[in-house]
Amino acid sequence: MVAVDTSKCCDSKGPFVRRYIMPKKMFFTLVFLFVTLNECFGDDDHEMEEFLKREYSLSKPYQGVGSLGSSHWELMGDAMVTTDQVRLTPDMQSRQGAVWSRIPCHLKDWEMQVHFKIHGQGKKNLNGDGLAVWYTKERMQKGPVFGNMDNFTGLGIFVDTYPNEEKHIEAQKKRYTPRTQRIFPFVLAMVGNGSISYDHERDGRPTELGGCNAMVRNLKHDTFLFIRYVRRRLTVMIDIDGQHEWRDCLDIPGVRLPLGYYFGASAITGDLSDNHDIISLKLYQLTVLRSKKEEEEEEQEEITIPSVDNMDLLRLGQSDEGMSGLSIFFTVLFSMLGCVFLIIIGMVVYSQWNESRRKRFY
Ligand SMILES: *[C@@H]1O[C@H](CO)[C@@H](O)[C@H](O)[C@H]1NC(C)=O
Ligand SMILES: *[C@@H]1O[C@H](CO)[C@@H](O)[C@H](O)[C@H]1NC(C)=O
Ligand SMILES: [Ca+2]
Repeated sequence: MVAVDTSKCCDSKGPFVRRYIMPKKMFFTLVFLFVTLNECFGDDDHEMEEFLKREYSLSKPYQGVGSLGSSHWELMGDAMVTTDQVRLTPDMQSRQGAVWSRIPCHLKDWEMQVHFKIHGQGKKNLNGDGLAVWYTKERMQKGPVFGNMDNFTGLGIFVDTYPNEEKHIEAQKKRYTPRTQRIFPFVLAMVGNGSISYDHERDGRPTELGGCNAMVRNLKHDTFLFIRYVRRRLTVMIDIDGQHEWRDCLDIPGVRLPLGYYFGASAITGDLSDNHDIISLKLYQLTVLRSKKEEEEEEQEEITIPSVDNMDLLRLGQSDEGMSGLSIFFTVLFSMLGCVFLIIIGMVVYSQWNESRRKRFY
């Protein structure tokens, strides 16, 4: 929590409060909040229509998936197709598998609905490592990031089922402070530009855009992940309670992703394992009305390298202290109240000073 710093406000040269110097961090929080609010209210007047795009979707009966050339989707590693799912990894140690679209996607605005299932014999925290959904330049690469290459270029949404960082700190017999603790499985988003490494030991925290916890293992009902990319805004929601309700996970404006990347899903197991199943990937094209100005802007600056605007603000927002949305809200609220209070005091002091000055002169 940022305290209102009163020591800086009162200039010793005069009683009048000349200016209120905001702590830098709070300033960024405020800016971030305003930008976010702006974006929220700006969005609602844009109508949307959606169309299922079969060429980018994967669903039962998975016709031709895995056979040469006859499908839009290609399997890799230990991935296997059955009648009910595409199993990226079985519940066995040291496996990795993936399924990748063969066709680059040139849609500007889209929505991916992922129907998945993670289940296995292991008890909680004796399972791993999770699965990922991708929109990347590269495809069909093996690697350590949930079965995909490191330093990938594009978007990754991870369902991380094993708390590496927590276990690492526990192993060093350091006390694990609650503020850094996170409940796993954890859903997390990351944008890579080809030279950003995923920190597996820290569960990707240094590069995360945001995330949420999601108890998705060994559930009887269906579990879904929803990834929407509209007008450079990335929204992730989850439906894991069997109530057919989407729950917000993350929502970030200013995410710049190039066109022509590939969709995919991958998973990996290590010493610990799980079945990581994809039941379907449904890709919807969204048609979004844009103003002329927006269209011109987008045409002028074609995106070639993925990036995220205000990445440092995002990092400040979730900072080391792990400020939640609520605490940011209260910080801002109390800071504003503090400002108003100081201004009022300043005005009172100023008017009294003015009056005494007048008395002196007349
Ligand atoms: C990728 O992002 C990192 C960190 O933001 C930056 O230092 C680097 O220059 C970027 N690389 C490219 C190719 O844009
Ligand atoms: C990923 O990028 C980092 C920083 O650019 C580099 O140090 C590392 O070797 C790269 N890793 C791979 C597997 O290319
Ligand atoms: Ca992990």
